[in-house]
Amino acid sequence: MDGSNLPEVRSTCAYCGVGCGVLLRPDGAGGLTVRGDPDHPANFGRLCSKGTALGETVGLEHRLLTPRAFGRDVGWDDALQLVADRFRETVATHGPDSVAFYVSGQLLTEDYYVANKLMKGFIGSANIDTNSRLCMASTVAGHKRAFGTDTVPGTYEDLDQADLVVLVGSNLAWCHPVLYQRVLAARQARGTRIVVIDPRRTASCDQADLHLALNPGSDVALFNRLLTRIHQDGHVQPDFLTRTEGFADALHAARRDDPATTGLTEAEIDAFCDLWIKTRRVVTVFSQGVNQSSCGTDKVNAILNCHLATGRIGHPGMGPFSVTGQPNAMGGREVGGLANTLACHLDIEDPDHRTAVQQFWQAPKMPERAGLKAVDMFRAVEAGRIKALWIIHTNPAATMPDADRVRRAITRCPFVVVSDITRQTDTARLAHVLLPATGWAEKDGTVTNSDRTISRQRAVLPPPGQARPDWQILSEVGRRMGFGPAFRYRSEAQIFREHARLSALAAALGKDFDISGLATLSDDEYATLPPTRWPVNGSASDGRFFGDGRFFHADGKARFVPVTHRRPAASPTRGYPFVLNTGRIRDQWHTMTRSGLSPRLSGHLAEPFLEIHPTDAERLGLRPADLVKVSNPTGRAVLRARITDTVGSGQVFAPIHWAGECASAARIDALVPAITDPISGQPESKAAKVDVQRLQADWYGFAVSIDPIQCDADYWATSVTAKGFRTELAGCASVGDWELTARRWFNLPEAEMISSVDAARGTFRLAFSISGQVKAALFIARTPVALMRDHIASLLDEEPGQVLSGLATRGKRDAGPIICACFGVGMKTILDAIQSGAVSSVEEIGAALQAGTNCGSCRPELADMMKRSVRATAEVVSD
Ligand SMILES: Nc1nc2c(c(=O)[nH]1)N[C@H]1C(S)=C(S)[C@@H](COP(=O)(O)OP(=O)(O)OC[C@H]3O[C@@H](n4cnc5c(=O)[nH]c(N)nc54)[C@H](O)[C@@H]3O)O[C@H]1N2
Ligand SMILES: Nc1nc2c(c(=O)[nH]1)N[C@H]1C(S)=C(S)[C@@H](COP(=O)(O)OP(=O)(O)OC[C@H]3O[C@@H](n4cnc5c(=O)[nH]c(N)nc54)[C@H](O)[C@@H]3O)O[C@H]1N2
Ligand code: SF4
Ligand SMILES: [Mo]
Repeated sequence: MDGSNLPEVRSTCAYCGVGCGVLLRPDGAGGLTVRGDPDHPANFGRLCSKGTALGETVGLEHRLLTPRAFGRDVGWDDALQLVADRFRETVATHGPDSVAFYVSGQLLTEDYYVANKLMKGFIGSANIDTNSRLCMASTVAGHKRAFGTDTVPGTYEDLDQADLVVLVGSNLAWCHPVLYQRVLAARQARGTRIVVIDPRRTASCDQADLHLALNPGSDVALFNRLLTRIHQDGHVQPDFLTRTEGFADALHAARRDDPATTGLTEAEIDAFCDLWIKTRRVVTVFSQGVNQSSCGTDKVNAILNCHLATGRIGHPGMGPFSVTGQPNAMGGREVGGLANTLACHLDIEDPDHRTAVQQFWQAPKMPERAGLKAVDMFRAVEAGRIKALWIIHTNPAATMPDADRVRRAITRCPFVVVSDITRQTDTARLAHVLLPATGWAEKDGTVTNSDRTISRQRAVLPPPGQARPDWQILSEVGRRMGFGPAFRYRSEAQIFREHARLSALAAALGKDFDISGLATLSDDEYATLPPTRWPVNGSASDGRFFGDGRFFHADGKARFVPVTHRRPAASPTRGYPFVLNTGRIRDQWHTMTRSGLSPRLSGHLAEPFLEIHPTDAERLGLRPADLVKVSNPTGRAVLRARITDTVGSGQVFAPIHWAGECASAARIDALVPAITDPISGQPESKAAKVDVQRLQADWYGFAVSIDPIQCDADYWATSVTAKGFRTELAGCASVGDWELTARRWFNLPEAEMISSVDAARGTFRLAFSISGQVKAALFIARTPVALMRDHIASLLDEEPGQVLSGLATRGKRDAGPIICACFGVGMKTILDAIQSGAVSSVEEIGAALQAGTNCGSCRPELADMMKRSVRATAEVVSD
């Protein structure tokens, strides 16, 4: 069928909390094309590299297509009955707190609402927690302490209207690229200044007026200095102060802190304070460098204190702005997905709130206390107190701190259910029961983005195999557990209306989250619901909170919270001299179950790595492209060293994305101890202490193959290419017979082989072909293999001769690692253009090579390449 006539359908991107609108056009054959929705208020048509490549990720190869129980395919009826029976029996025998759900900020609001209702209202336990505990919990706690509610005060328009944007622990250019582009557009239009506060020099520093590379974990001391200066310089807003409590205590605490703790010079701190204080329209954007810390909640309040003191909140172009990570991190907070919250921003420990929700749900019993937070939940699993666990839409065996221990705990749990779209993940491997969910573009529902805008995700593809939407799976289990009437949902719209009705009750109890204006949407209106920012309650609003000085503590006032600097709980000690910082890369999403399917996205950074400062590398005897062992008492990893001064000496950085499915030992959370913030329970994911050593490899290898490689090398890391897979390899012991080994890894026992071997130098090049077409090739050397990797990957399925040479053939040049994912433009192509003098600006690179002209996500890297090249030239000239 020709899909070109199928209409475009509006939906929302599957990935980050920017919540960009997309227009999807199914091709009628299971695929779809994606473009930005010009009318969506989050992105006005823009998309980043990940959003642009969504169409490459909807294939069914890796999908879980049928329910499975104890290793066998089963029908839905059996699977659902088994889950319902085991949960019911466990509750009957051991009580409601013997079961738990661990869910996700990527669930749609409707799915999330049903999960929360089932656990808190009907099973009667609060043991439902979510990966948002690892993500937004410190912000939630900080907001509640200051505002009496978990509300993001501002809107995206504030980024357009600000004169200063401060990015604190946020790599906006890579993690919220479309918001970053809005900031850059504001810079063009009104000269908006940018300050980056991050121990690491990131892509977001590209256009920054000031980069403060503070010591890891020292943000409280910096913002305390700012608060002190705000007071000293007479910039406290007396009128606004009457709407708050606790300024004197906060100031007193702030004065006790020593700004030198930050490791910044006085000049740097003064420059930051001057700029902040003098610029009324200032938005302080913060993210995981703030939240994922053992003092994360205090960091949040240190920032909020400064905005409260100056009254710079809830007005155009100013305010603190926590940007959410996952597509529905905000929606999860609305439905009360965390173990210590109730639906619609109500509080589980408030008897009035509990009663209201119980009556509304007609629930048999409600928990009176908060349930187990993620880290404690998996500890309870380990201790045998949780006897049935349902994990939905998240991969904790890879992403929880102390991941090896979490994996062991799950293995020991008597009954584990995993709902996922992917057949094999680190967590799915451990499940007794696997339930196939419909994924993005196959399911309907809503998500709420960072600025409280509710957008529809819409189904445009048929559910594959037997997959069902998560809300249906949850409702069916609820019914089979005997909670029939409460879970007789027929549609997403019905769930949405129920949630909206409940929000009216919350509003009546004095809560901010009010979407009661949407409680009577018809099915058709729900189907066509345009992006809508809450509160939606009939009364007009400019979409911002707190500008009027009305807060949600009982007295209607905000609170300053006195905070003082605390060092990261895992500061360096003897034997573990490095602070391990972890985070994201531009083109991958979490454990890569979706983004890792796109060859374009996988071409940007194809291997797990550890960034380490040149002086540290030298001390450890590291050469470029060496492998390193990273270890501590919690666990270990093996990663490729990237020697770079973007990290400070004594600090190292590794990405979070490589799970057990894609690499031998790169699950970075295996190295992160489960130390948490005492208030929010959020883990300190960015300051583990580790040792780093060079891996003494006997051999290094590189392989390309049509089918996935099954290898047992000491080190391997694999990623997709347009034609198959590429794999980096290394081993610590010598291999006797490379041909035999390669045939086993590639599962090509019969294929023809041609080879080029220099055993004395340890060089082996083997290519395997069937019917004259290369199916796999392996390159082995004593040192890290230098090859034109992308070129070799492109030779799969071609005739074997040229593969072995490993060199570009005439007329074909190796483009190097992909920088522009949209047009597949490689680093070498760009560098050649720069060095030849053909281009001298990012715009000219775009004009000549197209790079950076579509989504723009690579523009910071293009600018950096440009800068470095200019610097290199200047150095040569001055020599
Ligand atoms: N490409 C991509 N985008 C994503 C995601 C993805 O997987 N890939 N995931 C989404 C999700 S769920 C989230 S939560 C967001 C996260 O978005 P971000 O928070 O922007 O991303 P991270 O890379 O985790 O961390 C941000 C920065 O915190 C810095 N940092 C570390 N320690 C400190 C510190 O003590 N102080 C300060 N000030 N900074 C510090 C790190 O060096 C890092 O650059 O991204 C979302 N967007
Ligand atoms: N060290 C360290 N650890 C971290 C972080 C860090 O910065 N550093 N960041 C933390 C943060 S902020 C986050 S948000 C987490 C993210 O960590 P996770 O949520 O564990 O990672 P994902 O890979 O997003 O897992 C989502 C899973 O849902 C599945 N899935 C996709 N669509 C659907 C669907 O429609 N239904 C169902 N049922 N399943 C689906 C995917 O196949 C995948 O297995 O990691 C946290 N861990
Ligand atoms: S910024 Fe990129 S990943 Fe985030 S919602 Fe927009 S297109 Fe998707
Ligand atoms: Mo996140």
